[in-house]
Amino acid sequence: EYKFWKTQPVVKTEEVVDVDGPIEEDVPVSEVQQTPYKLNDLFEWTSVDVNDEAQLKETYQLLTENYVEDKDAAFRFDYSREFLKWAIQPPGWKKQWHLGVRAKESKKLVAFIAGTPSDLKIHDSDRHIVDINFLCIHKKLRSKRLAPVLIKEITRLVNLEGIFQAAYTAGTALPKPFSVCRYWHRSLNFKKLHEIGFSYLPRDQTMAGMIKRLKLPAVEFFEAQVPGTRAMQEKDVPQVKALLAEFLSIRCDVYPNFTSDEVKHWFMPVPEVVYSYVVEDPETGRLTDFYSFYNLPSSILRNEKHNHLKAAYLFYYAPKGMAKDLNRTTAIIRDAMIQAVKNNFDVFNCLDLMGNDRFLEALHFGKGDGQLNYYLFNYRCRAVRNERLGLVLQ
Ligand code: YNC
Ligand code: MG
Repeated sequence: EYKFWKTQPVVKTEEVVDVDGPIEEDVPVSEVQQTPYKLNDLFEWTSVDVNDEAQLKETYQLLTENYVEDKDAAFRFDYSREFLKWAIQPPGWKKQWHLGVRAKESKKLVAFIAGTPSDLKIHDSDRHIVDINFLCIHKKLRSKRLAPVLIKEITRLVNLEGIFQAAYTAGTALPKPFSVCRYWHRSLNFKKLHEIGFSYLPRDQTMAGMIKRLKLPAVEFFEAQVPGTRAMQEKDVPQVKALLAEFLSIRCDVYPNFTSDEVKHWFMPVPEVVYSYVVEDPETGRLTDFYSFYNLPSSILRNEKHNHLKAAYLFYYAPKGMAKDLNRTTAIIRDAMIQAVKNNFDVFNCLDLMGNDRFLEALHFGKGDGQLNYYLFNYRCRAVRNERLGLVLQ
C-alpha cells in the first residue's frame, strides 16, 4: 500500500493533524540534488515549450488521448491548446516546470506534469507554493512506476527554486486529503445530456417537462438578470482583486492570495477559455460583484451522435455583500449559467466548496459521482470543511 507515497513528506492516512506546519524543513538550494533522477534507458527528460506550436500540439495530443476519464470511461477531459497555455503560464511560470518524458528513439512525448507558482493562505500562514496539475502517462506505459519518477523530478526542479510545498487535487485516494469535495452538474442542454447518457429522465418526467423545468429566466434574450452586468475589463483588475480577497478571507480557510498580475492573468476573459463578468453599480460606478467560469470540454467516447461535451466550470466569484445575502449569490450564479447558455455550453459544473452548497439545490444542480481530494505536499494542514475551502485548480 502506497509503496511510493509512504516515502514522501505527506500526512499519513491514520494521522490527525491538529497543528499546521511543514513536515520537512526547507533546505538551502545548494543542498538540493543537482542532477536529474534517472529514467529507464528508453526515455529522456524534456521541458516542453508550449509557446512552440508543435510542442503545444504534442502536449495537447498526449492529454486529449490519455488524460483523466470518468470511472465508466465514457468521457475524457479535452483541455484545448489555448486553455493549456493559460493554465500553465500564470505570472512566475517556469519552463522547466513543464516537465515531459520522451521516448529516446522516436522522440514521442509519452508523459507530462506541470507546476505553477502560487501564494496560498493556509489557515493563518502564507506559503509560496506550486500547484501541480496535468500529470499524465501514455496509456501504453501505465503501471510501470513512472509516475513516482515524474513526481520526484518535478519536486527537485521546484526545490531548486527554493519552494518546498505544493498543492494538488486528484480523484484518486492518496495519503492524505486535507479537504474533500464533490462535483455538481447543472444541465443547460438536457436533450443532449440525455442522449449521451450523462443525465437521466426521471420516471415521472417527460422530455418537454424536464426542459421546461430547467429553463433559465429570459434565456431567449441571453440577458443577465442583475442590472449593471458586463464582461470584465482590464481597468477592473484592482477592484476584482479587492472583492475576491475580501470574499475569500471571510468565507474560506485555505485560498490563493492573488496578486494584481494574477488577477489579470486568471480572470481577464480569453475566448473559449475563461469567462469573467462584473456588476457595476450604475450610481457609484463601483463594482459590486464578480464571477467567472472556465471552459473544459470532454470528449465523449463511444456515442454515435455526439463526440464533444462543452462544459463550464464555476471558477472564482465574489457576490455583493460577501454572500450574506443568499439571494444575491444565487442571482449571480444563475447569471453565470445564462452567460454559459449564451456561449453554447451544455452543462455547468461546480464544486461544493466556497459555500456553494447553499445554492446548488435551488439552482437545480445534481450531485455527481466521485470525489475530488485536495492535497498538500510537505505541509500538515488541519482538515478544512469543503465549505471553508477556497481553492479551485483547473
Ligand atoms: C495521482 N493522480 O498511488 P503508490 S491529478 C499522485 N496523483 O503510488 P505508476 C498518483 N499519485 O500508491 P500509472 C496518482 N495516480 O505505490 C497514481 N498515483 O504510493 C500513484 N492517468 O505509479 C499511485 N492524471 O506510474 C502509486 O502509475 C504510483 O502508470 C503508481 O500513472 C499514474 O495531475 C497516472 O488521472 C495518474 O496518466 C500518471 O494513471 C496515470 O497509472 C494517468 O505505476 C490518467 O503513482 C490521467 C490522470 C492525474 C490527474 C494531477 C495531480 C498530480 C499530483 C502529483 C503529486 C504532486 C506532488 C507534489 C510535487 C511538487 C512538490 C514540491 C515542492
Ligand atoms: Mg508507469
